[in-house]
Amino acid sequence: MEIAFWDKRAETIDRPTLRQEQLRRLQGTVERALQTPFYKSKLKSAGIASAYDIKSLPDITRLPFTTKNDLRDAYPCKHLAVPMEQVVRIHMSSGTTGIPTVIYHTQDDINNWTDLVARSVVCTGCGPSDVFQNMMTYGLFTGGLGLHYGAEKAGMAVIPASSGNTKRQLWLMKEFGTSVVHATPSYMLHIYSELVKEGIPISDLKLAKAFLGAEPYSENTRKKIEGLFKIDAYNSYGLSEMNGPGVAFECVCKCGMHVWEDSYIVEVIDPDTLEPRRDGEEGEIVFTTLKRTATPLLRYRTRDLSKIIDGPCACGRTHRRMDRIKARTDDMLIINGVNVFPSHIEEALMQMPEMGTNYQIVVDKNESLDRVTIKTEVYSNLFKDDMRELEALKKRMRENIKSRVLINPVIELHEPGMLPVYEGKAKRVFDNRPPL
Ligand code: DLL
Repeated sequence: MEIAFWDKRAETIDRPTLRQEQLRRLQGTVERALQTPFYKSKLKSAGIASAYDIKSLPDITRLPFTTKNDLRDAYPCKHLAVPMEQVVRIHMSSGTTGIPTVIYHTQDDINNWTDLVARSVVCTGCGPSDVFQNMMTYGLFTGGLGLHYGAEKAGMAVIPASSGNTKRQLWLMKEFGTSVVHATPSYMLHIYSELVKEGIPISDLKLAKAFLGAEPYSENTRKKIEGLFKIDAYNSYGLSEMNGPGVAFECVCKCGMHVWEDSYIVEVIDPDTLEPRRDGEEGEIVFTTLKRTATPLLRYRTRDLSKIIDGPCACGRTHRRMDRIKARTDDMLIINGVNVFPSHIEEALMQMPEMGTNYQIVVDKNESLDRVTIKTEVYSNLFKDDMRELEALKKRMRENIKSRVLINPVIELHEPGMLPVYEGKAKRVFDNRPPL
């Protein structure tokens, strides 16, 4: 296996030196945070008056956590650490409350983000011989512009296709011999059903790789996408608060995502007690920025559940790896008292060869009990079979899910194209129960 590097020194740095650099940069982040009205009072309450109060990396636990709600309270710019004249880009993410979280970037911030993305794409083996079609939305969402500049810097020929207009996406892929795409896994599955609908054989495409991210998905979904397109799919993780994509990325070994630890300190905590968890133990992922100048963030609680994978990676990179996101803390459903993560249902569904490319999980109240209905698309040839076959398939699906997540769902089978399609992050769960 050939291993390519974008910045070999930074990517294979020995851990003691990396930790020294992290400490120095963490002190810089605290210094910058103290320039903001938002953190000044938070740090004062935590007894931190200067960067020199942080004497070692474990001292990070003296710093306050930051949540999405804190960032909303800081709206529009109480967390901005530089004069507005130095800001060259603003990204924001909206939420259900209507108050967006805003992240400001200086030119240095953009340059560093670009480098992290270049490093990420190169670690999957991509480079100047690739044609890269970025099917993530360009705009305030970071999936479009975020990948764009790093891929260009790595020498790839970038097609800024943005999301949607699937027919045009297919045309671009065919006309320009796209070899790499970046998409949400749900949109990638939709692309496949469109290929089938249009009668385009996979052999008409030059696709070799996909970067998949922006929403949780299971290992079985990755395998399904790899099998359908006959490609390698790499997990791409990030969040707007930490720039966007390029926070953690899989290398060619595909055994977890390298978190770029020269730019971020990653911690795993118990989401209830906030106590630290060790490598290998699952918990909520927390990030602190190390290089960001405009919007330094301390101990940002992502609400994503995962774990750090211990031990060296065969690629030689020394930055620790993060397992795929199991779920978000706010995603968990409680069904008749049982905790259920939608990603576990997805895992069970995608294991089944009859499973198509789209599904929904609907939760209702049936008298006093919760009822889960799983609507799945299955391949259309199945509908030509006799009804008993379909009933047997439903039973197998139900049993498979029951053995994984201990619920007994109702299964509805649908023909391809019947369930709604999302071009960005898919909405899979519809919880129709009245609020408690
Ligand atoms: O989704 C940034 C991004 C764009 C990442 C393109 C990867 C590719 P936000 O909209 O702020 O930013 O959403 C961040 O999406 O906290 C996770 O819950 C989820 N997420 C992102 N990547 C993955 C992934 C972008 N690979 C939120 N696996 C994060 C699972 C992911 N969940």
